[in-house]
Amino acid sequence: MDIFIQHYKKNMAGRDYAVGDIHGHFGRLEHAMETIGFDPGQDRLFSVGDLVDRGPQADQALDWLALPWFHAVRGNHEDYAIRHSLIGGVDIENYRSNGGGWFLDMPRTRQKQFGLVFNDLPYAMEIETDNGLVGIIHAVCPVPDWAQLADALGSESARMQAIWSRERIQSLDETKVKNIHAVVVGHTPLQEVVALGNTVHIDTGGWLEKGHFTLLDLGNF
Ligand SMILES: [Mn+2]
Repeated sequence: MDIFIQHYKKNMAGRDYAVGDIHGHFGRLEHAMETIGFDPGQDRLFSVGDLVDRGPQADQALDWLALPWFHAVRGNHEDYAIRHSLIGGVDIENYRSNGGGWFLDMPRTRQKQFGLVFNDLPYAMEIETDNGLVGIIHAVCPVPDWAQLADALGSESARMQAIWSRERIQSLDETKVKNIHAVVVGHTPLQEVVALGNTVHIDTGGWLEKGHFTLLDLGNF
């Protein structure tokens, strides 16, 4: 808890990719990684969060998070799991209707294992690339300047905005986030990648029947 932004130095050996919401479809993700020739020996994969709920392999999330080349921020679905297992007060019907049934039906001790790992996930990551720093956050950067983010995330309302908000995509807000090359987000499924200002929405619904996973090369956009 309390690691708000995780910083990653430049990958000097291989390539870095970002992927949108996975929602329990790790098999489909592996297939997408094969098609781009992902090399786990030198490449890294950064997830915008929402690893779990809805898909059939949500219970693999902890195995993936243990991989040395896979890194994720927390999404609102990890937040459901954290709150249900560690805090309480989650609306059970709402959680189940949003794909949380697999979690609610697990033994309490197993739920807690997931909750503790998810609670260590940062709200944001920043990765050094040839084009400068690239940020990753689940839904939106809640402040106009990336340099303000670490302080801003001290407030619960900013943290909730970071993982839940659809305001920017709904209002097609093209304002650039300052002091960052780009901010890569997921949370809202779209047919294609959409860039608004320097915020890049990459949830192309790899977890949906008709969607696909986008693997965005962070050194090349
Ligand atoms: Mn989400």
